[in-house]
Amino acid sequence: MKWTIFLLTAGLLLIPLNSSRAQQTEGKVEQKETESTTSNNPVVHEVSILHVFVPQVLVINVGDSVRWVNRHGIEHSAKSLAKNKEGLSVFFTGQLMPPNSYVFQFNEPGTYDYVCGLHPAMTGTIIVKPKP
Ligand SMILES: [Cu+2]
Repeated sequence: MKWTIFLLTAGLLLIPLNSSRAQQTEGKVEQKETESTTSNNPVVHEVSILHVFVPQVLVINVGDSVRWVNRHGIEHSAKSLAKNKEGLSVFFTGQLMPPNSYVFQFNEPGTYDYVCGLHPAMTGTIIVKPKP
């Protein structure tokens, strides 16, 4: 009698396991086309702001833009360490609350290191390649 109950219970436990396995779907890998050297279309690259900048290092072509999007639960910013002629940061997103974003177009080649104004440990780099 005890064995019958045990087998029945085990059988009931197996049913949901099997059905959930059958429902597994194939994950599709999304491919993003970021090739910009062959066209003259302006390209906007995206940097997600989490507890870090993703990607931390981004290589773009001169004339491309970068959009910083705050996808974290708290306020962040991205502030260039390089200064312009006026002595101001080359770019500064301002304080961004999620899900706000900010776009900046890079018209000068160079390496632009930046930090979060609120969390100096958060760092990133935009490398702007000159025209080929
Ligand atoms: Cu921050």
